[in-house]
Amino acid sequence: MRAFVALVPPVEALEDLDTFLEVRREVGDLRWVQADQVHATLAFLGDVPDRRLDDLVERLGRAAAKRTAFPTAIAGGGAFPDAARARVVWAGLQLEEDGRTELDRLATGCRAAANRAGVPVDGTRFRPHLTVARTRAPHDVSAWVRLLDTYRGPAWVAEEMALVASYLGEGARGRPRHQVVETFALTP
Ligand code: 2AM
Repeated sequence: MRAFVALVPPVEALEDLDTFLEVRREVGDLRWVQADQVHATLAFLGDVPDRRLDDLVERLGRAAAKRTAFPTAIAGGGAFPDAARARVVWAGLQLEEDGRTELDRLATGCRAAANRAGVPVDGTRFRPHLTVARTRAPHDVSAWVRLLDTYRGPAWVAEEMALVASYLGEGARGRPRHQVVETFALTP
């Protein structure tokens, strides 16, 4: 199973962002992520062998329970590697200081949990983001980033994270199809 761990915003937050971006989608040559697949990855796991799954699920559950739920909202945006030569356009998460700490520790906890369960995770720095579009080639997306900077979605409380399976090429137009396998509650 190809999988990742993510923070999945509630439907209302995803729909609000989708509505904000919808009228503007006609322009440009970006590949937009379907609204119901937008998420903030906490740890990309790659292929998880079946025999590791039970241990992984148990450890992720414990990692989530160690963190406290925090208020947030989808807000602002950016691009990787940068707006002038972007491959990825993303929306950000608005966080209070405590929320930022909880989110960072949650991501660190997920990675540690996966590593201990025998699912190696790369140690690249965690940069919270929700990918909304990808480019076919490096592309100047400054205008999109400026636009996303004006966005602030409805507030919600991040109270759980999800283990998501990604089935390559099974979604619309050959994109990956995502399916939540398990959710793990943060401490209220
Ligand atoms: P992205 O949003 O920045 O593209 C499923 O592919 C999720 O895992 C995506 O959200 C993707 O992040 C993230 N991810 C992180 N590292 C990845 C990798 N090496 N290959 C594919 N996806 C990766």
